[in-house]
Amino acid sequence: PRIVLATHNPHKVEEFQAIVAATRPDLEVIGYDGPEPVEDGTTFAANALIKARAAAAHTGLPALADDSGISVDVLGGSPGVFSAYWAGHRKDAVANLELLLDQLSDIADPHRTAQFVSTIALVVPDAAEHVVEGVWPGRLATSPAGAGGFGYDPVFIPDGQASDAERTVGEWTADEKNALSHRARAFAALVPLLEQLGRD
Ligand code: ITT
Repeated sequence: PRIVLATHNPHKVEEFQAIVAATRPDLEVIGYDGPEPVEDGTTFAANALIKARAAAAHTGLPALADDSGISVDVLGGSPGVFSAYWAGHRKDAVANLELLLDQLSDIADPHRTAQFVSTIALVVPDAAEHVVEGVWPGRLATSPAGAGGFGYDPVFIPDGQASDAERTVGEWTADEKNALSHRARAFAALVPLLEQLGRD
């Protein structure tokens, strides 16, 4: 089956293609270059549905959209849905993560906990809508490290690493990230729901 991925973020496209290839290689994920709807929801779920509905309506195909971000506990869950624009109107990943590190400059471990969240909406035209979520717990580094991934990856240290060998996601390989990330976890929750599209 064919499915449209409603994102304009090339990093998300790359990650979804790898994640889908690992579990549902028969799914043909196609890009979306149609109109971008206004993302004015106040939750990840609302924004994911806005994007998936727009792509499903425009193409007539089943559509997936990811709305995601980083939620920092000591900031009450911010940046959250504002992650892409945290430092201002332009999507500037370096400015965003520098601002976040500044905001946490007085905060020491164990109070630097955060999680990446990925919320995926699946909209099947004239049939069904679903929303699933994946959460990846960790904490913020005190300075960026690594050039891999995108967005806040250079400042996010996932839980579960040996304490003498901790790395930020920016220092992980793409394969390591795609096996454990919030996006992979959300996609795992979506897999049973994809059965309704059939297999070929
Ligand atoms: P689309 O809306 O076109 O999908 P976008 O990048 O604007 O692309 P979002 O509105 O969902 O998507 O914003 C997500 C932001 O959250 C993203 O720009 C990063 O700053 C951050 N983010 C999400 N997933 C991330 C990841 O895997 N690694 C690092 N940062 C991430």
